[in-house]
Amino acid sequence: MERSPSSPAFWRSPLRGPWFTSLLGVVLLAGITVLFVTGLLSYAAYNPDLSPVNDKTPDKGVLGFYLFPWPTDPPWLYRLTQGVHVTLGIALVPVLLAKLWSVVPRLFQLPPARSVAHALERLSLLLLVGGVLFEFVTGVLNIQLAYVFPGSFYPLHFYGAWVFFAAFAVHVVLRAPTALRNLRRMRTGDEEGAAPPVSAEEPSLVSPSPDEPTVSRRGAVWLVGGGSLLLLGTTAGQNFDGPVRRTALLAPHGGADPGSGPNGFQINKTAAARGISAAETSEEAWRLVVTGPSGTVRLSRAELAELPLHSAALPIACVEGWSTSDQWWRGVRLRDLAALVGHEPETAPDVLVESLQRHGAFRRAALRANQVRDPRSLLALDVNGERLSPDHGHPARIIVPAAPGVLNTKWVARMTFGEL
Ligand SMILES: Nc1nc2c(c(=O)[nH]1)N[C@H]1C(S)=C(S)[C@@H](COP(=O)(O)O)O[C@H]1N2
Ligand SMILES: [Mo]
Repeated sequence: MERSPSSPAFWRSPLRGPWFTSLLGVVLLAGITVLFVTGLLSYAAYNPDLSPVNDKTPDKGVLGFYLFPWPTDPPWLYRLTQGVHVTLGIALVPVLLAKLWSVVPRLFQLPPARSVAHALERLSLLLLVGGVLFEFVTGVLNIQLAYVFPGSFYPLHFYGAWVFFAAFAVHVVLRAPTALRNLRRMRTGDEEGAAPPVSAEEPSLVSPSPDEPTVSRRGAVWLVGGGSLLLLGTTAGQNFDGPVRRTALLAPHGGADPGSGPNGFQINKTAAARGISAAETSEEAWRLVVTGPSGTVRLSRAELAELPLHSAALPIACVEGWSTSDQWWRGVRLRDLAALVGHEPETAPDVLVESLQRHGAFRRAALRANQVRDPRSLLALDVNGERLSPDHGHPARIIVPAAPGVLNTKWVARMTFGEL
């Protein structure tokens, strides 16, 4: 029995080999590319460049090169991109773990570096493995609501993504041709046609002294794929209303039961959790303060309800990967509020929206001009024909088509047009 993990004979599983590793690698190549693209889109959707309001990352610098005004069409855009980002990320966990397991003997390879090129490749593997674990762990922690990070989730996950993806790109350039050739040449269990390792010095993944198999290669693929399907099936439901949402066993948010009726849809943070009292939202106490070039106006909820009211069917789609189907919101157009304080509705500028909330995240958010000008963007007073419930943001909340949930500020107290 070989004791040292640096010896190939230490690793006994008959499953390890180029075919298994190549198959998992190609699945990850496709999956992680989609995660990277939808992740960058999610960051753009968050309006981080309306700094420093939405984003506390001062030096995103060149990495922000691609940011663009997130569109308001189609209204389900963020529901789709973020639903895919989170659901796919979760479903890929078994594939990732199996892939890392399949190459773990390489981690112990001795000597650690045989040449400068070999040393560089191993260094990139450190960033690759460290990066992928960091991205998956921070992502899963964020959607499980465990904000345990020093600072904010966004810059960590964003910078981590770039470091990881750079190493991933190097890895793909070096390995993808071999992996694709292996898959083309080989059938399950037949390592004969395997392409030679990338470098002649590299030890094979096939154990020189394998144990008796307890599961076939095909069985192992079914196990990994079945694990992914199980995670998919217990996550995807969080993007749909009604009984389907109850299939989302892995989704958090067990705490706030939204109940039934017009306000009976997913709640993120309740009024109580955000310290919003009935006294400060009463008709007597609450005033909306709107500021623009012509000055400041103060409006009670009753006065707002006398302005032209419009309806729009829009979903809420959270960065955590859950979403609701369309709800019917009714309220005052954001561009009409801009017009109250001296802007033309068609050329209304960015707006800073601030909540009554005094502590915690998402007290305020900036919306871009294209979002303000969209006729479906509302300061909503009602939903599905009823007054907003306290938990959904009574007396008034923002709702913008295609925007991430975090921009839909609840319990709005103040809106400042321009001057961001
Ligand atoms: N003031 C305030 N507004 C807020 C939040 C918050 O915590 N405080 N949460 C935001 C987030 S992250 C989401 S996803 C939506 C959820 O809206 P809902 O609870 O009505 O479904 O509200 C947004 N508006
Ligand atoms: Mo959210």
